[in-house]
Amino acid sequence: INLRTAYAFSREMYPKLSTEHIQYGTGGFRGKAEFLDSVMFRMGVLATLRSRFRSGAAIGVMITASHNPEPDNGVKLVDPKGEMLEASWESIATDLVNVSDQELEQQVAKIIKDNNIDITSSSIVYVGMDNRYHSPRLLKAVADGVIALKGNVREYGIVTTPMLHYFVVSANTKEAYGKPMEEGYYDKLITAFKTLRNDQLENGNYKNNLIFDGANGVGARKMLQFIKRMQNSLQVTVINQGIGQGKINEDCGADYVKVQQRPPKSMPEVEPYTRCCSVDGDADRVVYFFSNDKGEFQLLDGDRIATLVAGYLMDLAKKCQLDLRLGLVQTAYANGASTDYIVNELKVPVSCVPTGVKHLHHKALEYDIGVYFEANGHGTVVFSDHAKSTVAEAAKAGDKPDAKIFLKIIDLINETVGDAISDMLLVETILNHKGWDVKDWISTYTDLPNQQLKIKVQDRNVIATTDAERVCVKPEGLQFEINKAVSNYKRGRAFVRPSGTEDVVRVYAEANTKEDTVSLAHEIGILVQ
Ligand code: NG1
Ligand code: ZN
Repeated sequence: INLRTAYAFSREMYPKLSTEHIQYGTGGFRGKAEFLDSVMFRMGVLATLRSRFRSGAAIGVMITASHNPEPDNGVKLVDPKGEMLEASWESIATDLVNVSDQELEQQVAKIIKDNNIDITSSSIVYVGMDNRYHSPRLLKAVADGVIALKGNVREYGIVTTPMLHYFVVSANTKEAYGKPMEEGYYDKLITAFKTLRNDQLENGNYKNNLIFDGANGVGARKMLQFIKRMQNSLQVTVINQGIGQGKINEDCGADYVKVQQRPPKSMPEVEPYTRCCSVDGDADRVVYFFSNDKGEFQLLDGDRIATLVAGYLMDLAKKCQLDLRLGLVQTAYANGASTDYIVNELKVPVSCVPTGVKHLHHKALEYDIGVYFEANGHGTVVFSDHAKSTVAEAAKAGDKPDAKIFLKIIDLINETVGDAISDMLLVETILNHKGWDVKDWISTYTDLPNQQLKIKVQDRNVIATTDAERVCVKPEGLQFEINKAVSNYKRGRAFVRPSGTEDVVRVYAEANTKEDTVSLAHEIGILVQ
């Protein structure tokens, strides 16, 4: 194909405006929206190449900056099975967005040659976006990139990140997984959820109502769609719907609630112990919270969801007499108390991996039932083929009602990626089955006080870590200083790492008391500066 005209067009329409090197990180490419047009065009090009490389399978492109502030945007690619882009292509992506406009054509030719891609073969790219005001403009850039390579593009408009993952998998899966359409997604989750409710809307301490903080993002819009279709099997009040003055993730949403450890600013007056949850801007994370009768804020984060889900699945497997290996995967951000609870109470193997879902997902695949969650509420459960067929067989046998429940639980879970709405429906199902309210849930263990700081430095990449980011190897001597600081605090633990999505170094600290935690975080922050 003669691509000359396409490139001339792109140079004119989507010139590269910044020479700053950017890297495909934990959340794809992120940055200020005004510098992303050329990145988007090039990702449209790359997605088409990737689709051709994968024999015409659908590849997803999601335009979002997730939990980051409104002026930011970003882009990530979704591979055929709904998983994150393969690691070797991350560096191909990084190289492609960093070349100059003049080198672009040559760089594309290199990718085609290196990967032996037939550029006349078929391709399809699925594109979705969050509701930031610059997302439609950036979506057009992606579509133009696809068209420049004479590829096919299907635009889904405003969807959550997990919805786009779902569309990609269902398009590429031959067995009945679901339809690659918005209705197909609602259908799959709501059918499973309703069956699991089995008309028992309340049970024991469990009440059928919940407040849902939509972070002024996509999650709010889609939750409203769920409500229309769920017919009261769950009573949800959506706050931060993204209408009026509210900005995406501003003073609300999962990241705000988790990091600030307080309810969204716009939180209405509610009864103590009212169950509330917050999702982030693209609805792939969820955390729960409530206020107790003293008016104190209480958080139920990703670690809490992971332990709830793991405990429940273990019980189900036991009741069905199925011998399945269950494991839990966390990152260094997991609260130390949750890890102790998993080891000592649940007695389940637990591993720690670097930040970023792809690492967690990968590790979780080692188990029959792999439960993984980041403390910030991003996570899901993956089941091995063996687990799925064993459960399906048991369900067929007829004398095991729990196996039927188990099968529906698998249906309710979006295995491809953390999905705030699917995770929320799963938590609601488990609490309902257990007859638990938030008080019962939080009494399983007591979180250690913890704090996160963001430190601005000249070059965040002078910090290098090892051992799942828990040990700092560069700059030399820093880990020694961290150890010294930590040793002065009872149950103290702290680590530092460069963020993959923001230009900051993150500090995490936990200790026995709130005061100690604040002081430890502060000490570490000074060491980093
Ligand atoms: P970075 O910026 O690399 O810390 C953040 C989250 C990750 C993940 C990515 C992708 C924390 C501490 N980090 O990564 O867990 O969700 O964003 O969005 O929450
Ligand atoms: Zn997100």
